[in-house]
Amino acid sequence: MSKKALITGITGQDGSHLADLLLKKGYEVNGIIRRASTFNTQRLEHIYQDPHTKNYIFRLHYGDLADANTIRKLIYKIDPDEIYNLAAQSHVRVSFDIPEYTANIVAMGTLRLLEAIKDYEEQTGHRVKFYQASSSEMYGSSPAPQNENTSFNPRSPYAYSKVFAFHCTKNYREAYNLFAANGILFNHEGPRRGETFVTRKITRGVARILAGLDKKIYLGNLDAKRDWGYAPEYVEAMWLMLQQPEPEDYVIGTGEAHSVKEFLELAFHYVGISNWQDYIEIDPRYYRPTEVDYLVADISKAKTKLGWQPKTKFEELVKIMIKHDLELQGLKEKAEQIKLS
Ligand code: NAP
Ligand code: F7E
Repeated sequence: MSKKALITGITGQDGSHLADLLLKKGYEVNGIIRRASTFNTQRLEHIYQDPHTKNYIFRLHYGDLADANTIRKLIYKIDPDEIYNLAAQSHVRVSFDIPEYTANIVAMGTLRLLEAIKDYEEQTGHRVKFYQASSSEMYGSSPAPQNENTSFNPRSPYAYSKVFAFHCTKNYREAYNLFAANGILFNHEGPRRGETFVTRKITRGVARILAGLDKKIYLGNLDAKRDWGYAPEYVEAMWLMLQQPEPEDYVIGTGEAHSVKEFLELAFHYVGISNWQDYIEIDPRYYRPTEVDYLVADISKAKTKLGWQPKTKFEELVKIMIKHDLELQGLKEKAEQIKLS
C-alpha cells in the first residue's frame, strides 16, 4: 500500500514542488484547493489527473483553512499518513493590509488542523505525521545568523501569526504526543515563485523590459538581505523531517545572505545590462511599516541530523529564474545565452 499525503497550499510554489516529489516517491497525493472563479491549478498542470483516471493517485479536494468542518471531514475521508501544512496568506507586505485575515489563516488555520488531527488520532488510533511551514520571518529583528535556538522577534502580522502556529505545533507535540515538526525555512525561490515576491518581480520585470512591454520596475527597500535558496531542494527537507524517528524543529537555508540590490544587479548583468539603475524606480508603497533587515540561516542541525544541504548557489538561482522568464516572454535567443552549470 502506498503512503498517503495531504498537502494544504498545493497550488502554491512549495505545494506544487512537494506534490512532484511525493508522486515520484510513490505516494498517493491529496491536495486542498480553494474554489476560485478562474483556474488556480497552473502550477499543477503537468501532474494533473482526471478523476476518471484508473489508479487515480493525485487527488484535489475543495477546502479552506478558514473552514474547520471541511478540514476535519477531509482528514477522515483521506486517512492520510502525512500532512504538510503549506497553506498561507504568505505575502509579508500584504499582511499589513489584511492582518485579521492573515492571522485567521496562518495562525488559526494551523490550530484548526492540529485540533482535527488530534481528534482523528484519538478516534481512529491512526498516527498522522504533521509538517508545519514555519518561516525565517519569525526571527524578525533577531541578530543573524539565526538557528533553532534564536529567539523570535516578529515584525509583521504574517510573522506573528507564524510564531503562533509554530508554538501550536510544538505544544501539540508536547501535550498530545503528536508527530509534529516545524521546518523554519528561509526564503526559497524559483520559476514557480509568485510574481509579487521580489525575486520573481525582478526577473519577470527584466524580461518584460527586454520584450518592450515595460519601461521600469517599481521596487521598495533594496538594502534588505535575505538567505535565498532554490525551492525544489527545500521540499526534500520537509519530507526528510517527517521520516525522522522523532519530531523536531529544523532551520533550512543556504547560510549565505545577499541584498535585493545584489539580486537586481545580477539579473540585469545576465542579460547584458550594466546601467540597471536606469530601469528602477523606488516606490514607497512597497516599503513595510516594519522591515526585516538581515536574515541568514545557520543550518548546522539540518546538515548533521537530516543530512540535508543546499546545492544551488545564489548566482545559479538568479540564472535559473531569469532564463525561465525570458523563455516565458518568447525571448528564446536571449534565454539560450544564459548557460546553467
Ligand atoms: P504561496 O506560493 O503563496 O502558496 C500559498 C498556498 O496557500 C496557495 O496554494 C494558496 O492557494 C494557499 N492558501 C492561501 N490561503 C488559503 C486558505 N485560506 N485556505 C487554503 N489554502 C490557502 O506560498 P509558498 O511560497 O509556496 O509557501 C508555502 C508555505 O511556506 C507558506 O505557508 C509560506 O508562508 C511558508 N514559507 C514560505 C517561504 C518561501 O520562501 N517560499 C519561506 C518560509 C515559509 P491559492 O493558490 O488559491 O492562492
Ligand atoms: O521580500 C524587499 C522587501 O516579499 C523580500 C515569503 O515567502 O519569505 C518571503 O517573505 C525583501 C523584503 O519576501 C520589493 O521589503 C523591495 O525586505 O520577496 P519578499 P519576504 O518578505 O522575505 C519568507 C521567508 C516567508 O516566509 C514569506 O512567506 O525584498 N522588497 N522591493 C520588495 N519585496 C516585494 N515583495 N516587492 C517589492 O517591490
